[in-house]
Amino acid sequence: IMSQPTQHVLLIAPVMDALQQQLDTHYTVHRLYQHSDAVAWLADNGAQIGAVVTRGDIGVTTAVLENLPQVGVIAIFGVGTDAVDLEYARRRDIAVTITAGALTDDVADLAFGLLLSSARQLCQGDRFVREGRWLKESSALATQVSCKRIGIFGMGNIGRAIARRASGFDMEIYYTDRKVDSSLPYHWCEDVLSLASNSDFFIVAVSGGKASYGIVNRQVFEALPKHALVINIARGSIINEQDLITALQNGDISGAGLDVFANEPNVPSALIEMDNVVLQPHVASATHETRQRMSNIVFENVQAYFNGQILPHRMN
Ligand code: 8YV
Repeated sequence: IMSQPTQHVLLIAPVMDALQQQLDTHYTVHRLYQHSDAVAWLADNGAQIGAVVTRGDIGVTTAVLENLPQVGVIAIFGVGTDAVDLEYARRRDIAVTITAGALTDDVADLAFGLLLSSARQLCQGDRFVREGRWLKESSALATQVSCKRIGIFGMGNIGRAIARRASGFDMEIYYTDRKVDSSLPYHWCEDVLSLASNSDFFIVAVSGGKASYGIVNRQVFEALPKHALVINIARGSIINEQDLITALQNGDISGAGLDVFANEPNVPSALIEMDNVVLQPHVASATHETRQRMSNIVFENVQAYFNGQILPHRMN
């Protein structure tokens, strides 16, 4: 008889199958999302949990953590920590690990994919061919990408990877962040409004959370040129979604490419109805290669925790 592993992992939301199997092989995994009465389950079983595994977009609530007196690590399958109360984790000395580095290139690639598909109207062109309209009409002209001004809001790892790609398109690169990085050969803007006024393409690449909540609002859309396209591969919470819809309806901006939304997976019907908006289901890190790397990192950190080793990807 095989003995039941005694180290307990709480999985808040589904992650890649291969990671779930790996966790199941080594630990007793409890899937919170499968318990219809999560509150009662936590009250009865929370005390045995040593590690929490969750996703960047889902995190873990403080109410759940309060029922996990022995938890020592929250391993995030992703880089965003906006859905975890880091201050609470610090007070309880709960380690938080993220998959930093693993997804940078993919997210920057998708930012460019959204930029190219919005500007060059790739989705409209696809619909035009499929609907047989090519046989009867001529297609619309699109917007040039190369040599334009790109404004990057958030110059972290992902913002920098977007800027490197923009260099290859001979773009003029503007950015804003908490502070200027004089080692970067790009134009610094002191705030998001001056960034907007210098952007043909405005890319949201800043972390989510309280500090960036709703920052991209009506004033920003009004500061953008009317031909501007807005791309968001970061968090839906950073853009005031109603202001975005109004800006698109009023023609304050000319289109958008969005991978993330305020209330995912719910996407406002106003956006779904617009032909000049490209929509993706939060997939910027969703390639086989990157998701495998992310899985490995999460597993390594859970393993290090239960083995009493230093966590290789601790961020707090
Ligand atoms: C997710 C993300 O974790 O890294 C992040 O912060 O948002 C994503 O990579 C993804 O939703 C995992 O399912």
